[in-house]
Amino acid sequence: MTDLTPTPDTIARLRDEFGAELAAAETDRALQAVRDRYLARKGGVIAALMKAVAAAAPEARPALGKLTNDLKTDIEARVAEKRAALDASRAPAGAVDVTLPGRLTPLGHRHPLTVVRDQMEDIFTRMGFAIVEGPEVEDEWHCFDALNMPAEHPARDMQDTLYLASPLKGDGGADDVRTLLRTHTSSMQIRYMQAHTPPIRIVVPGRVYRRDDLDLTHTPAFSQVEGLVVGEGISLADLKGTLTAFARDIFGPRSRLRFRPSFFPYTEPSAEVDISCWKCDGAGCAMCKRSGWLEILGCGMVHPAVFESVGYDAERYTGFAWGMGIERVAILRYQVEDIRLFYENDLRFLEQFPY
Ligand code: 2NL
Repeated sequence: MTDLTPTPDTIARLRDEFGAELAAAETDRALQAVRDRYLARKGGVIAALMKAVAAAAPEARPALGKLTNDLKTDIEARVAEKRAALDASRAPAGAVDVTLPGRLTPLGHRHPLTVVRDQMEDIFTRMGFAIVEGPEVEDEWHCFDALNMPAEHPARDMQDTLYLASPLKGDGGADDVRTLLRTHTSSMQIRYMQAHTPPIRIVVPGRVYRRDDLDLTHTPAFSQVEGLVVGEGISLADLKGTLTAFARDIFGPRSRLRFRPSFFPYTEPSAEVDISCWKCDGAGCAMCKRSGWLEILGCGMVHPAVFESVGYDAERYTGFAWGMGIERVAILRYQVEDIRLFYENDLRFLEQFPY
């Protein structure tokens, strides 16, 4: 408790104490607290001092009363002065506070399917492949006939393929030139072979269409990357080496490949390729359904009938080709549960992928 014995010394000491407290008050709130401590009508230091002066010896009262009044006036003036100084140090309304951290502008994202496609294109470009794109609306010859899929082939069925009305005639008659939405990008490889002579090393990415209903694993439009190598002396070893290098690049250097015999009309022999599960390294986990393997693509040595349809000498040239779904690779890479997520444009999903 401050000693308030009314003497000139006490008043001088109170002035010093007030001065120190005022100097330390750097906010409106702290200043208000100092003011209240000295000037409050009830319980304030000045009020208490005045009471003590009133009780002092009558001959000392006038001088002490004047000193006390002077102190009070001085405190009021210095509080007002400090309040004005604090007000002046505050930035005016609407001023720019240059000390605030900057605001981040949200960056756009590549779509996860674009991320995967770009990465595939990058890997094959480094291996010396050219990236080629072609039309989505095709004719039956480039999509089927040239690929050793004759008229009766089940894949040509209306059930599987989306046909368009013919731009030439369009009455649906037997002699109609039918157009369709390509079911694979192989039709562009046919066009490329017609326009170029071997050696050929191309990768053809793009959208393809099937007559499918939407569910967890199917969409009527999806994206594919196909590849084609043609030259003299191209062998199954080249196919295995190329696809193994690709798989190790995209799924990690520990990846092993498993080639299972399969069938495609446009390749012989044909294989489906499994990659050792990148999550459990082949031990078996939920990702690979306990098998240790993930199916990623189909491939094979180009069927001689395909070379004949584009006018290549099938005795001289051999080649290999493969096809894979971009969605499938993205699903395996990012563990996406439902293929439809890629097409719903929900930012909560899309923002989870790398730029
Ligand atoms: C799959 C895998 C494949 C091809 C595509 C191809 C293209 C030409 C010639 C020969 Cl021009 N083959 N592409 C080959 C094997 C597999 O796709 O799972 N398809 C259903």
